[in-house]
Amino acid sequence: MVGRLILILGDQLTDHIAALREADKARDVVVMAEVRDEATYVRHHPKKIALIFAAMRKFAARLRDDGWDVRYTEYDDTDNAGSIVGELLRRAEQTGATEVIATEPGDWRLIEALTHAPITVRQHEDDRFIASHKVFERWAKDRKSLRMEYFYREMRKSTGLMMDGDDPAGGQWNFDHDNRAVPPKRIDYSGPMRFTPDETVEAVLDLVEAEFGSNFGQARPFWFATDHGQARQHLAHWVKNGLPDFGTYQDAMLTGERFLYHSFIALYMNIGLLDPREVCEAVEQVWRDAHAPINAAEGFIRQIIGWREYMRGLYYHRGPDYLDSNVLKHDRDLPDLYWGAETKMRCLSETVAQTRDEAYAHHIQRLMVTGNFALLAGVAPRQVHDWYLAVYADAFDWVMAGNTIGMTQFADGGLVASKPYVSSGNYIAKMSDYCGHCAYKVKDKTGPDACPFNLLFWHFMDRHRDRFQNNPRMAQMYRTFDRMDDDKRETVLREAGAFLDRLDAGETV
Ligand code: DLZ
Ligand code: SF4
Repeated sequence: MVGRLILILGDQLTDHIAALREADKARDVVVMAEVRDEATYVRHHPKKIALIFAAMRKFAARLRDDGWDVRYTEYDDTDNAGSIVGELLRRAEQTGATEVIATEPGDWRLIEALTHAPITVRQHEDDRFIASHKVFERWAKDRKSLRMEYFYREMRKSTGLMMDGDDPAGGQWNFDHDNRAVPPKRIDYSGPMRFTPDETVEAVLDLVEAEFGSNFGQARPFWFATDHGQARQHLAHWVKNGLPDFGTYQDAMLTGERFLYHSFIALYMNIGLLDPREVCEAVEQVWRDAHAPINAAEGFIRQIIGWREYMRGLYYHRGPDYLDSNVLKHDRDLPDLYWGAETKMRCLSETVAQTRDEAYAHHIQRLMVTGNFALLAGVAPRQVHDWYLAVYADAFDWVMAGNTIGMTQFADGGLVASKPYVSSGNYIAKMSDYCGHCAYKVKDKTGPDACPFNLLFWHFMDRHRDRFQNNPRMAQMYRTFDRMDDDKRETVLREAGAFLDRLDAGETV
């Protein structure tokens, strides 16, 4: 009897992935393919492409060792069809298969391509996530706003993570008030574990340099984990050395310190090299063994079973149109400085430079520097989304949509965030050392050296007054704005407008 095709995508590199569980090793054929469509739907960072291709090749080898018949297409194979559906059809013709078993992709674009493919494709839910679609739908039903905090509590109860019986461990659900410390003087963690590229990785790096050399960023130097064993070593290293101070300095930003105490784990979890439950259990254990404080363990676990699961639930709940949300009607093009063009704003030049070098920035840099600036400047949310999707090694549509469209750009009108994440330069000055090295002065509210975040903050408040002035969390800001004397208010708005004109004209700002 002719077997079926088992599709494994580049972010589905997990032994117990749903499609493989459905498969019959004796007669089914696993299909994996490095294809142009996936590598170019945005201009991915070369390190991201290298991570995925290298991890795919190693996963394919692992499956073969385990007795699977794997048909693997490399990017430069001459008969590569260039798309996932194209490759499925080619393999169907070769094998005579008439049916494909897949695990639901994390991107509506691909879900739709598989749904409309001229071959039967059965898409099974991706149950590497903790909350199924059904669980999320039940929770979201009839709620006007979908606040993460309440979802998170449900997840704590259902997983039993950081629970003592029916109560949250430590007597509270959330220890964030201990997590906002200003940057420390010195970081005593050497950062993520680094791996020397082996032969497989080197071959992929050569390919990526040849094919994607003009994308933003560079493939080499490359030290990411590319298989399950390495990813686990990385996890063990971080829970021991990084986790204890992770919570306290979670929001801090320091020049030259690109990783601080952050876990650098999303990229491995999101392609299937680490399991979210395994990661959370490891973190809880370190806390129970008294090697990390509760604010670190709880804060981290909230990111995984709270935010990560919530973002994924929301993506499927809202459907493909969510990406086109733009309630603030922002339409400015993404400034070139996001792609490395010179800028005098130190916070942005630091964040973009490390993004270019590492395909990584931590969440406060993403939220309060690049996200905040784009929102203040009124950049089209879809362009912001596509930028995040391209430049971060951990970025896939299911996780970025809620973070960019919802969280950083408020384009969904407040489904995810109860108020827009906008701030003047003060917040960046408090949480980083960037301002001390900047051409602008964070203390200047107007004038030639005024920090652009200070100007644009009021410009944003002014242009969206109708929407936000009755929001209780913004009322104080509007009172401050209205107490400014008229001259000062006019000067701020005029200078902000002039700044945006210079930005649009392509001047270095
Ligand atoms: C991101 C990515 C890239 C760059 N290349 C491939 C590829 O060549 N083959 C593949 O199967 N998957 C790739 N991926 C991951 C997919 O884009 C990802 O599965 C979808 O976006 C759904 O999350
Ligand atoms: Fe950024 Fe303003 Fe600080 Fe410069 S002064 S680093 S632009 S916040």
